[in-house]
Amino acid sequence: MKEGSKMKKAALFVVLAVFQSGIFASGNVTATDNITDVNNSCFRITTPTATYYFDKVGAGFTSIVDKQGNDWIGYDDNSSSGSAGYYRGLPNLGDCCHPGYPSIYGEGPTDMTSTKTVDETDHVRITSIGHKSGTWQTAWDFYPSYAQLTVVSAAQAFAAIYEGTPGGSFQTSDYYYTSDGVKHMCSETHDGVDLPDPEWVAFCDNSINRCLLYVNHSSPDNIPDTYWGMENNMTVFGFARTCHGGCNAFPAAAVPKKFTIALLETRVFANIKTAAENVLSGGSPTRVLPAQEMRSLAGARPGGATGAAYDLRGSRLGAGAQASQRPSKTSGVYVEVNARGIGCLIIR
Ligand SMILES: [Ca+2]
Ligand SMILES: [Ca+2]
Ligand SMILES: [Ca+2]
Repeated sequence: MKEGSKMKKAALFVVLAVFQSGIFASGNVTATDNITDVNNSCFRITTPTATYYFDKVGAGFTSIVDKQGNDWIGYDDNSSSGSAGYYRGLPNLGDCCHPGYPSIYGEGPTDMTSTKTVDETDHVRITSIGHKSGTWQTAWDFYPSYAQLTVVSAAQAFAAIYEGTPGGSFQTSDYYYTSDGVKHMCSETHDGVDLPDPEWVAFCDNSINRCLLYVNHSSPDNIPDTYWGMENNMTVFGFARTCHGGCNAFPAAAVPKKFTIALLETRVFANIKTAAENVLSGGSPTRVLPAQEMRSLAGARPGGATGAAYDLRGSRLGAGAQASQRPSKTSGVYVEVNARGIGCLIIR
């Protein structure tokens, strides 16, 4: 067998493995303004893996709906619903960034103005700025397979929370993984226990082949984190929430801080771990692998230029050429380095 053929087979094997793991995703991201969800004016961000409803004044998600229509947040604007709806949301940083804010809590919660500041085929950014002086600012970047929060400025110490409904409703059979591979039941309580590094959790539902990944990009850290299930109605998980009842511990000055969420089409720990590691290395949880790994896979030379493409022998293809114009020697498989320096294996 010729060397090139072997390489192509190896590349195809990896791609097939990614496909078979169920975590492949690509496609468009679109944001529509002035969509009403649970009586809040929202941006609806549609992606191949999730549909997000983002409350523009609250600057938090009222709903995150998977491909089967399950809502992993389940916010309700009736204040009497408590843990059955009103308390739910993401990221619920503190007095900011909770669906429904400002609310019956009066002067505390910050109202935000949210605008679409990036609108590309596969990337939308929603920027939210607080009305109080010296206060909150966040940005959410949406891609086909994940969404990334940057806390740009904070008016007080904060935590990054997931108060919601794995798979569409909370069940005691729901569970979450931590990066050490331990499976924790959502019925358990872990008050003020620092997560193993790197810090990420993935909430899963036994009846659905899917998990919600939530990554803290600033780990390793030694800040206690907390999980408990509230009234068998919702998860109460918080990075840097140091106790059962609040206690937000990311210092206000410790910004920017990044967090990523993604609905992964898998419940296999090894696949979830790979997705989390891809996110932490600066890429997508799916489809895209770090440039160095891809170049190594493809035998391409290190230090490839942004926008360049390489065949599986490591030879650079015509710069800027469209896929349809790639030289036939690629045999339909090549590696491209995108603007973020990430190598993507392309199959024609
Ligand atoms: Ca569930
Ligand atoms: Ca830790
Ligand atoms: Ca921690």
